[in-house]
Amino acid sequence: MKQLLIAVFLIVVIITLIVVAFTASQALNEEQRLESDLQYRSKLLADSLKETVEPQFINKSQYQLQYLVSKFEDKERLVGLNIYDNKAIPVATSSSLTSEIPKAKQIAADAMDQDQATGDFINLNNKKIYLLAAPLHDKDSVVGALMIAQNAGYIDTRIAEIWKNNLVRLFVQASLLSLATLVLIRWLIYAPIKNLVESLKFARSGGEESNSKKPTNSLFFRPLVNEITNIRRSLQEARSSASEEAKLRLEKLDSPWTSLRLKEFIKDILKGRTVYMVSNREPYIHIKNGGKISFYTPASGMVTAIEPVMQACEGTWIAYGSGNGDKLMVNRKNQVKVPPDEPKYTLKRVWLTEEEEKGYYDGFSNEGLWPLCHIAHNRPIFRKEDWDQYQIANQKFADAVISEIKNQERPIVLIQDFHLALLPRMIKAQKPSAVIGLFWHIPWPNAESFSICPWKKEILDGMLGADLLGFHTQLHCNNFIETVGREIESLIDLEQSTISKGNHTSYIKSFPISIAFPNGYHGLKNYDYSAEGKKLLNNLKIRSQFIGVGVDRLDYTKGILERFKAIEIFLDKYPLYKGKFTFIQVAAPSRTKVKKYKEFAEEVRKEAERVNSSFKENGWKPIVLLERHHSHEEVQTIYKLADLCLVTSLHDGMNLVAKEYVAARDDEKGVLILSQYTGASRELKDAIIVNPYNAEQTANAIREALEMTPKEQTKRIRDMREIIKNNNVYRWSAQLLKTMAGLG
Ligand code: ADQ
Repeated sequence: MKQLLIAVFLIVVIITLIVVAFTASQALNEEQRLESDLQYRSKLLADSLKETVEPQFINKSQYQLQYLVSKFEDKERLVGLNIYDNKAIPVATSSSLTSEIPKAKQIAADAMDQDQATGDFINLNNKKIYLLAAPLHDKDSVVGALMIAQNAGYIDTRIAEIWKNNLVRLFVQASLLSLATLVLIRWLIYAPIKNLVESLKFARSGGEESNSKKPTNSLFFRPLVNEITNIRRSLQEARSSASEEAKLRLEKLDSPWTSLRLKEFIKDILKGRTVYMVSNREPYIHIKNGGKISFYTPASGMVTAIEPVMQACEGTWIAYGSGNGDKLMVNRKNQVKVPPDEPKYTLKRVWLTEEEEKGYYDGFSNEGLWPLCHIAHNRPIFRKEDWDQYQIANQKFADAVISEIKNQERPIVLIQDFHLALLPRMIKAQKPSAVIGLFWHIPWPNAESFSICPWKKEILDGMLGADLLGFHTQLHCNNFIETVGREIESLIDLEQSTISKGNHTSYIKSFPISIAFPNGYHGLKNYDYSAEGKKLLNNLKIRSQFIGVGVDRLDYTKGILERFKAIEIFLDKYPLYKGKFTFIQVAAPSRTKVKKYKEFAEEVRKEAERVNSSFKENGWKPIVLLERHHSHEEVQTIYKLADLCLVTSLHDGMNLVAKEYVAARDDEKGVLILSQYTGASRELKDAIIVNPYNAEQTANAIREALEMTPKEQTKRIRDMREIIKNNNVYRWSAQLLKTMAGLG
């Protein structure tokens, strides 16, 4: 619309310029024509009057002369006459010309000097007047001058009329033309193009041909429409043959899972049942800044994993709307289609009050359950008021889910993470036919550790409302089963890995989560990672030969301080690397309202500063801390330029950064140093596995990584990439959904 208005504005400006130029030229011509006509007529009049005036002048008949000038004043356009003697002193003057007339004497004198009629236009009392002086002769000598004053005001009136008429015409023309342009562009160009874009988008998103809009029948675009129809048809054909191929591959579990294969698989096993994903964190957060709304994807392992799955299965994702622009983007049902650039599924937002967010999210989830489940030596804080808000918020999510699934026969509801532990029971109570899964993204501690939670029984009971409970590792499953055995009256079948409570059975199973590789790792077209990497190092003034990287939320479980300590020991022990090794720590601010996290961020800053100040020399420092959220492309750029990646979590469910680093290295270079306390260490055995509490060991691992031969690096990275390719997030969700579909 903006472009349309600009186009109309430009057209109006061009027309205005043309009309103004044309009018100016027309006015000038008309002015010249009228002036020369007046000059000519004045000359004729002067010549004829001279014959009458000359004899009287020679006879010096003052009375006759005065009579003559009085006779000719105010006649039509003639204002009056003046007669001058040879010294240009008036001898007789019309009463209308008695006042001092500018230039009159000069014009009379010029006419006498040159012995020919001379004239000029002057302004008299705001009136345009033409003065023409003709010499009077006695025989051959010039004895005086006769001056005629003609009213020339009608010339200005005529010019003004021309301008007025043309400007009115311009206004009418511009209005009609703008209207015509708007109508033409809107209906002849914009509407058909919009229709074509929509039909292409529809084809690209894989919509059924029969459901697509009829392409425009605009005559103007017919050749283009024909071409696009052909492209759509080819796309449809390619898609159905790919889909056929994917179907054929469904049973061949050795071929890698892709988004398309998952889509086919879901169609095949769910047979039209919709998938409802539920999580605290939303995949797209809309931010209002000034008058502008933008969006970003938060730094979250859960979002990294689930987002590509939702893109493939096109269901509904229910999550807390945490952005200050979120409410502006939803419809009346609090839904918005995402990804915003290319909508594929529905995001339904749940709203929480400040009090709920504080108690449920900051308090019970992040200060209670998070440290409880991570053995990272941080004491959990359990407050009754936080627990109350946790229950209220869980009920809100449950209500939102119920409003979506109430008319569905056997909906599949997949709940994510520890924020929503009570949800399975709440949903099951209202909708028993729903098949409910809960995936726990963080570790499950041993029964002893979990037992300190004051509401352990309620939490376990809430979770056991699910038909399937998923964890990253078998160890976490075992810990959970043991915890339930200790805390709740139930029937445990270790062989089947089930827990029955009342007449409901929950399956406990491990599903090691992963990333969207290879599908999600093509990178942006036209994005030159190598050039961007060089630019980034340049901007950061990093000139070191070796680069290490760490990418984490600023969370005390990620072992960032332990990592910095290891770097300090490494440089002390191997001083040859001073000035040659820089470690880039990409740290996304996280849970910033929680006191522990604020303190931790401060500690990280201070520790980086401390290590830097003891080593820095000649503009080099060992640690560069980039404390902000980075885009997917920025994170990829840093992965690709780093010789090693340090993942030193003190305890981590899986840790996707480890997998992302390996996936990003399509050059088959780089070394992953991985904490033994991550779920990922069970799969990525070709990483250098370390105990993050043992800084000496991590320091040695850094050296080993930097001195590893390229051949060895390639071998390890290649093997790990193969593992991630075969165990990607599409496979993870296929297995999870297949298990759920088999449960009801
Ligand atoms: P997280 O604790 O969030 O996940 P992780 O699995 O490493 O941890 O995922 C972090 C994600 O955030 C990655 O995709 C990473 O690229 C991104 N990220 C980190 N820092 C960033 C930054 N500065 N800018 C932009 N993006 C950044 C939880 C559990 C994990 C589990 C996942 C998935 O704690 O153990 O692996 O869920 O189940």
